Amino acid sequence: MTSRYAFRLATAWHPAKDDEPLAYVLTLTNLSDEPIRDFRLCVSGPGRIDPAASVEGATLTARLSNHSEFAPPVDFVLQPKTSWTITARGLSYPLRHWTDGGTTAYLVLADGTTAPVAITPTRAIGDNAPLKRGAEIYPVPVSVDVPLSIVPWPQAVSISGRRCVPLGLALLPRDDEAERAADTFETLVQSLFPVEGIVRSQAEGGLPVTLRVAEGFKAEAYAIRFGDQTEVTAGSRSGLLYGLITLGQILRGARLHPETFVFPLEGEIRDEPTMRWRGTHLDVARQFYGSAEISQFLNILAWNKLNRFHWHLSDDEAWRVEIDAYPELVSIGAWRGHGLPIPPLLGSGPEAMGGYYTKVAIREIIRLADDLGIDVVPEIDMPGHCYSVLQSLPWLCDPQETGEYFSIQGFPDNCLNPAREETYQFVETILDELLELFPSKTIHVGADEVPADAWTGSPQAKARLAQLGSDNAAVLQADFLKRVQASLTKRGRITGAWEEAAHGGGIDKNHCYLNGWHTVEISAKLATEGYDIVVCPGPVYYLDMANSPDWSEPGAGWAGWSEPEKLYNFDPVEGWSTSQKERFLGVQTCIWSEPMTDRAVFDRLVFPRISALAETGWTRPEAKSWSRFKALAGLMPILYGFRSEA
Ligand code: TNX
Repeated sequence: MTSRYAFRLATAWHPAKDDEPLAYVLTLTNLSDEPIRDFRLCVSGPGRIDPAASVEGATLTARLSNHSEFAPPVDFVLQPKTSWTITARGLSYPLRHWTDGGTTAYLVLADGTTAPVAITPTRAIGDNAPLKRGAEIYPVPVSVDVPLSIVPWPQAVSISGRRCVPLGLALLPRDDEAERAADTFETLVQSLFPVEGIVRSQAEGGLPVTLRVAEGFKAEAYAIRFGDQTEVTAGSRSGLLYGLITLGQILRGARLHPETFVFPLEGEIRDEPTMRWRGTHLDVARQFYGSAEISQFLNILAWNKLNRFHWHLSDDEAWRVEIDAYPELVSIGAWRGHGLPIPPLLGSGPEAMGGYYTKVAIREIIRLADDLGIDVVPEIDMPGHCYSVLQSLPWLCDPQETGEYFSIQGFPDNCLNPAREETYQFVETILDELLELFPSKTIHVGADEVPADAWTGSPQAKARLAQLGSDNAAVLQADFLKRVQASLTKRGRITGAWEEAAHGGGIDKNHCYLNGWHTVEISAKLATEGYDIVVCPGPVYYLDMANSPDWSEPGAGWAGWSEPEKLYNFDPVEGWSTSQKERFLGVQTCIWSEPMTDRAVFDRLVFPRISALAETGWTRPEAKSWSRFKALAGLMPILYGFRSEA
């Protein structure tokens, strides 16, 4: 019935000028031959029409976070081939990049059905630069200082000569661990570089490479000897795998760019990481990434010798992990759509969109991660960022609660209530199932961004706070987190949390680590207080931040922007004392996915910055070199294969 309609929405950002306030302008055009009346326009995208905004040309009839529904003026008819314009002014957050604006739109018609609306990327007035998508791939130069293609750069390289580049590697494992590393490597290169034939038999031209466990290596360390025989040795399976990855990288560089790189004739590489936590976080709540994407992403992490995958499995916008005790968490919480408890957000349209990981899928991912030497740290974000949970299981709310509070992202009443026993039963049950699935020593419980006025309308919460002798929500949050942590500690796990877990009195420092996400100064202060710290400051390591301040770059801008060179050269422990450094576990990037409504945008934001982080985590600071990294980064794999046109 709706197919006779055709609509397009164009959105434009007008920054404030001396004589004119900012304006976000939405123009809906009726491309069909039919007039339309009695309809509403729904738009979603990272930028939102927040309460500070005033709207001209329409009435804002519903809003949830970045989902907005507009009604035209009474009796308005949108005639064929004409447009209707809505202007929003006074937004508290300026739009900074083309992905900030609306990314999906649809109409709700008088009979309640929906009609699709084509939407074009938001333009900034006066900016005609081509909008960028796709990974930034640096060309491989003809001449480099050391003609070896390895990222991250190893600790000690002493090689000489060049040999005729072998067609591939014929792996000759000498023990069980070596056998497993060889199998993993073969699957890895087949997944990442399927047509390159990196592992092949000697008959097919493979260079024999012996592989064995040996004494005298630290965890993850390895050595490669070149000469009459090529040999990889390490103390562990993951060390052997890293040695093979280095060898695979050398081979690829020499084969794909023989004018620049060599396969050495003789010599040795001895290598080990400088940091034990070399990670990345991925937010699968704002956008869903299927199991196959996660697996390939893990392959890419391993190729960068990254060893932690912080899997952000729940947030306001969705819950992504199957929990037998609460099927509603995925039947309701994993989906967004028109008329559903969670509306379309961040680029999802009127049809139900979403997904979740079954336990079977998670077990497979864990197995792959284990092969690749990657520890998977699951995160269930609590007590804040729980809108999807509370939509799925509304009985978790205090029935007497009145009033409304909002999260920074505009979600109402999105926190678990720390004063209710039902909350702890829920958390315990979730942890029971989670711990059975995830063997990692560390389990992350979020703890970020609880609004200061959370729970003020809950009599139960107020009573508990009074018992604690405070009126500060942070104290109640700390009370909650300590109890959750105690449960994890009892089960032999370490609690991970964002830095806010240190607020309101904090949690037990002996059994936790914190992600320092604001600044390194805050991380340093928390280290002084005795917390183990993984450094991931938003202004540098948040890969949702755009690559430059330009409108044409996709991404967010609230924490600034981080070009690959800035990220590469960033010192995560600058100014830290020796005792503070003892608390430093390592680094990670965070891939928040709000702006990544398009996989080409993911590629642009994540690559090559994730490899730059990998080199910070692995290579000694004095051995880092941006020009060397830049020459090599183009050889590193990207996830979807979108390369920038530029
Ligand atoms: C802050 S960092 C958040 C996330 C957002 C991110 C966007 C943190 C612990 N919370 O909920 O996705 O900013 O950059």
